[in-house]
Amino acid sequence: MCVLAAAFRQVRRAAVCQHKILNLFRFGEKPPVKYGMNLLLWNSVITEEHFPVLEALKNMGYDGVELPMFDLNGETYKKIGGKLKELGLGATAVTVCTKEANPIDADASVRQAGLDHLKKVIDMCALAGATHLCGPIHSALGEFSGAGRTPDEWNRAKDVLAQAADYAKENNVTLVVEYLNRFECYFLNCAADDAQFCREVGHSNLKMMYDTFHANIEEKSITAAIESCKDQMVHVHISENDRSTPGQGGINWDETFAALKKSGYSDGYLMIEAFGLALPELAAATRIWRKMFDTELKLAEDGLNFMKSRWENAWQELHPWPEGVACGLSWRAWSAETLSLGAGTKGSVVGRPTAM
Ligand SMILES: [Mn+2]
Repeated sequence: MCVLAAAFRQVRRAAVCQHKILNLFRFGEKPPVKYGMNLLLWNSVITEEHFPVLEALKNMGYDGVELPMFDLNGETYKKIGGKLKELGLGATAVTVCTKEANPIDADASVRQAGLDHLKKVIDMCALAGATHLCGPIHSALGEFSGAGRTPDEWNRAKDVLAQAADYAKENNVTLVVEYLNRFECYFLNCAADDAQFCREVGHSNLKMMYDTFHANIEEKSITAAIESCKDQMVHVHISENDRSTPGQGGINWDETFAALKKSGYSDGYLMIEAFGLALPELAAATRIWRKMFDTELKLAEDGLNFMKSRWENAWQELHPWPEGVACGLSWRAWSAETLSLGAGTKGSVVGRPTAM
């Protein structure tokens, strides 16, 4: 019995050693995606009042936040930048264009106002330490001509955004063009067009993003949409079909995460974008008319857990363990208890571990 116990100990030691080596190998392969939370869930104007929210998000395990940039007060963004640095949180930003400052307008002075607006927001990004400025920065939000976009509008947007991208480059910011669904804008409504727009501008500091909420309304195929824009995509909004807690609604998350992973998306954020009733003005602008979650922080926590588990699963699907690895034993069998004498029956034969 004593000899048998010693033999088991030897096997266990070898197994644990192999487990550690295999883990190093697997962790080294993981794409460094980042998890973020858009602060529009709390307010459209973020101030020192929201520092406790930043701390709570950091403690939950978030890597960064998205700052709404509508009220362009440099002093405030400087303070927020300091706080984010102190907490070790990264940042991106989001803004919109208005009718008076519209990059596709026929009037050159209105386009110039659009460019001036984007430059001012880029200044705020620099103060807050935001690396990316996203949003429907191509045209005025909620303004419609009554028809689809024209070639002239396309060229005007390219011209304005190329100039904005030059300014963004000087400030170490990347502009991220977001397409929206047909009810919010008419200039860019699908991934393929957004990617084509960015390719035509052809600027290192002008890329695009994918938002699951808009894609759910507009795309015929999630997989095809993500495939069509993967060379230009640097940012993702994780947003449920009702703009509430990601993972609790109708978005096809299996297909979304599998396609994102397959596209090679990495080094960017999976940024939750959700809206609630916290601010009446913002609730009205985002068309939120009823309560759909308990608290903002609960949504953030549930959403983070959801994204993390889905990203891990999708990664494992693409990187299956080789058949017979770990001597045909299940992952659980590697734990000290199950490899100990008398507990070995837990180890079942499976192709690959089920949890990491
Ligand atoms: Mn979005």
